[in-house]
Amino acid sequence: VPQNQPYRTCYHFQPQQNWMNDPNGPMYYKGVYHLLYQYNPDGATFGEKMVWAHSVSYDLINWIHLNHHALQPSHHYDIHGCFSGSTTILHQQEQPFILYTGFDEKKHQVQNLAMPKNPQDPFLRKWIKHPQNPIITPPIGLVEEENFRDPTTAWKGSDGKWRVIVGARDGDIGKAILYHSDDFVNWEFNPNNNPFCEIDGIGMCECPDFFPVSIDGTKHGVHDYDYDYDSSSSVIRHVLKISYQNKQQEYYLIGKYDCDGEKEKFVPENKIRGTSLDLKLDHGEFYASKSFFDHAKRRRVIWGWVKELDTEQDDIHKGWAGLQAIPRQVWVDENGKWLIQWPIEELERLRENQVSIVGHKLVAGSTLQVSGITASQADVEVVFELPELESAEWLDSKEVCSDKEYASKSGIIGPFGLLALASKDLTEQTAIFFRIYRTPNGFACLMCTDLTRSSLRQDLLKTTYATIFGIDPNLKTISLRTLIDRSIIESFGEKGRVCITNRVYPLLATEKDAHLFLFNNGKHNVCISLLNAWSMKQADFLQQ
Ligand code: DQQ
Repeated sequence: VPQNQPYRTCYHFQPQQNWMNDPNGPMYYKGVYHLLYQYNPDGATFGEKMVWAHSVSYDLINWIHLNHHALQPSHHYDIHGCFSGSTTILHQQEQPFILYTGFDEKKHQVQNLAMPKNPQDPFLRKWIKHPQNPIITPPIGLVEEENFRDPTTAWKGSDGKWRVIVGARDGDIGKAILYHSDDFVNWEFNPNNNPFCEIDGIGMCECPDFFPVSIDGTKHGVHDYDYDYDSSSSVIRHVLKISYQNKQQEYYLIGKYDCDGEKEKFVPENKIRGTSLDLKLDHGEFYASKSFFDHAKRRRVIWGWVKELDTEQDDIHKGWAGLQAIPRQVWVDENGKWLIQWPIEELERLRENQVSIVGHKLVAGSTLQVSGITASQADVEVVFELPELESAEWLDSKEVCSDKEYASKSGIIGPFGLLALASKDLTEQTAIFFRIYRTPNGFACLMCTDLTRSSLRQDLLKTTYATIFGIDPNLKTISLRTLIDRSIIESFGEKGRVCITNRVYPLLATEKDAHLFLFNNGKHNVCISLLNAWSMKQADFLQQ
């Protein structure tokens, strides 16, 4: 870790310097994981000439940054920037292609194709742009020419044709536009199938991601197209994730995708209503995410960009901006209704100095320090035993989180949880907590990350991030896992059903002056059935 850089991370992916945003085209190829990403080679703010930077890894945790960018502006069709896109591996894992957005000479957005110069090189260091670029231009009258971008990984339908979705904007309406191709180079737009999806009020539909999941009760991922697809009896569902430009958060739909019928369609089974019950990949700061199927471990892994919440001046001073969240394995709950996300298992290799607390009563109104770990870079797993839910207070949805300092308010069952990156005297603290409510339909749990007291600095936005989810009336325990890494806190509630990721910039609670506490601000005692916490070792970030 460089000197005087208390906010640079120790195990979250970041380049050595400068601005990074969206993850682009993650993939596993010839035994190597690749992460390409939006990068400004000229500074710590978003740039005029964005490139695709490229890093490689054998375990998704330790990385080699390649000093050769995969894509940079060079032709009329991408001269103002190489924007986001995806990779697709064709022909039995043998031939990777990049589909990306070019910001062209007229400042219109078009889709381009690139191939590795030498597909035998497992690091895929050099990429060549296709002579027919641009291969897709904006469909006239349907989308704004300057808002047509972020092609997905392509997939093959049962008719053998390739498909890809491109995000777009038309006024306030976000659109997902579907294209077909026989050869991956010539792409057709069919008005009968378009827009594949449209949502009003979201602005640009950024970084769509469309992938199959299985409701067979396992955590297994499903290959983007190479699966046994029998639509009548299938355990396959599809997820369409969209980054809502107006909200800067990501929502997803789960439903059935039919590419056989007369009209190719995706029929979502959930709705997005704009309430705190909506399905979001993450309720904090996590954007432009992209998933890939890792055939080595038969899992689907998702990456997401976590932006800075300090000022542009701070970023220029630090010399860098932007992190990637820890890659998460993603699968669908066996009820088919929501996704579960969990940090990839490889992360656990960085754990050391385990401390545990077993069967400790967290008395109403108390705090308890978790000592013996490096609290500025830690992994914490805790299971709370709940009191009888019957005693919970009624949910007043108007009141929930309307007050900034919600963590310090006393409830009946909760708030209880963690105080991360806390100073010794708790002047600075980031509260991650649960609180249980009664609702007309049963019971609900609020999960929240409250940044109100995360830093003594006055000039930061210190938002309270929260969501409410229905819980089983017989629920006896609730779990929380929190990854703490100097300026990022990623929390996974209820075994990965709810995620909240944030950035914090404490002044006191940095490095060895950071502490970790448990707290209970409810009227009922809560029992800590089990807590395990570890210090996290520094991951390798090498330059080549
Ligand atoms: N960032 C990219 C765009 C994308 C946006 C440009 C989302 O392609 O829509 O860096 O963060």
